[in-house]
Amino acid sequence: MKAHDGMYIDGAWRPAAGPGVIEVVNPADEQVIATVPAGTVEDVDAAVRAARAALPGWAATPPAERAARLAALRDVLVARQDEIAETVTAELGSPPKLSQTVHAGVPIAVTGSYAELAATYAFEERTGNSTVLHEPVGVVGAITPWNYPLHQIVAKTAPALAAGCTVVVKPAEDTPLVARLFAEAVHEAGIPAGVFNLVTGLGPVAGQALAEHPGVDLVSFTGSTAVGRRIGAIASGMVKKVALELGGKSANVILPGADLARAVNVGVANVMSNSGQTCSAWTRMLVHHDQYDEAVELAAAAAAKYGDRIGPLVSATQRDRVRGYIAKGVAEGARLAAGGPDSPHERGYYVSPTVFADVTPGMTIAQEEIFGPVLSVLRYTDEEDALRIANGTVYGLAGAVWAADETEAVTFARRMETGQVDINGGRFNPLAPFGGYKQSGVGRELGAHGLAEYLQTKSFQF
Ligand code: TXE
Repeated sequence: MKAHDGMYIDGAWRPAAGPGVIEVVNPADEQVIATVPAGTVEDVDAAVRAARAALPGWAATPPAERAARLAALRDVLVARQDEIAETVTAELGSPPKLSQTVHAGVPIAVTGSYAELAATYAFEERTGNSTVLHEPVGVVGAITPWNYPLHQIVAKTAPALAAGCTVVVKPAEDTPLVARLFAEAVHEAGIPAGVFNLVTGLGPVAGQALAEHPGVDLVSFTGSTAVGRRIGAIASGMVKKVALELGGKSANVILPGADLARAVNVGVANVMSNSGQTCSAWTRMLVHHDQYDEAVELAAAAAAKYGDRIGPLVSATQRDRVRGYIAKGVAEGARLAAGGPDSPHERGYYVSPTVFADVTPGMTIAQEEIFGPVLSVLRYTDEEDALRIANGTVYGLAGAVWAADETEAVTFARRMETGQVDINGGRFNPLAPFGGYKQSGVGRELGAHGLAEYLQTKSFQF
């Protein structure tokens, strides 16, 4: 058990203002592995002041130099990749391979992409007799969740720094250790004091203080829809800019003619990865009624194969929430084809990979985000029916379409109300904009669109 001190503020680890601490638990064995300070309003205020003081210098730093600092940050993350992976495994419970490739690997790719974008982005352009400037928004308050603990921080920090903004991050209370490691990496990369600051703490205390701070110009939040609504209300009440990345209930649409086995297997893997704690997970599989029974059988077999290979959920709270949804699915008449509410282990916050068949679109498990290893398989009669079901939730974050050929899949995907669609099993692209239609959020992350979120526009007329 390690008791960590301090908050990373103005380029140094400073003692926290109050005595409170947060315990960090390893969800695989329920042991307390560390404590971190619970930040207060005073800590948040000190961090925002540091970020404000550093803003003019960083905003005026030439983009090429900002790019060089981001490239240095990427190199530090590469050098510390094993340590990052081990830390995420300890506090999130993710299997070591996933921690290495995704939890550490994706933030490295994203930081690298912003090193390149900072160097090449058109921060100034001409239109007619005007020059248009894209200037940093200012101080960014970033409130992040635990499901991809480093990625969520990097997906906000890297574009903000590329844009010339300064940042205060309040990471999730469940996973503050990799956030501290990231602050060390920022320091090692030579990013100037005050440009990046970290305050660990509870959401309703430190998170709320950050959202409400008048020195914050933009609040970027990823997490639950309930908290996102509250933060959106605070930000718009204060006329701050806001970016919200919220929940999802994404559809995996398998059209007749697609490679059914591949579509089902990739679909199951997508849901079970990270124990289902992914906002963009394809949690609703939509299958034509002629192929429905075969798809359910394939999905159940694929889920059963996962067995021990998935990690626990992040906390007892999340495990209980997911079990509650499974119980609700059964109560509303869905059929368990694999898994169920029982935990496969005595210790740790595990839930078995679960597949529900006979799910109808109105059921709770087909409408609400479960955030666990739970797949619902729904049947459709024709393409119009599939589209109605796919678009029939309040969310619109991601999705997938499988068809005999790409054109057919793209034709369907164009009609989906969602921010990102994988066509016949498309690969992750760190440059592709990511974000939600409808209640899944406001704004986009990643790539040039993610950078643009942190810029505001000025024009000169000549
Ligand atoms: O989220 P919270 P929780 C969804 C998912 C999950 C559910 C609950 O469905 O089951 O949300 O997870 C901070 N003011 N997602 O309870 O509470 C908090 O400290 C300011 C989807 O963990 O929204 C943390 O840093 N901040 C998702 C962050 O908000 C507050 C990822 C997220 O926590 C706050 C995670 C407040 N009043 C959960 N209250 C995704 N979109 O990827 C909390 N926070």
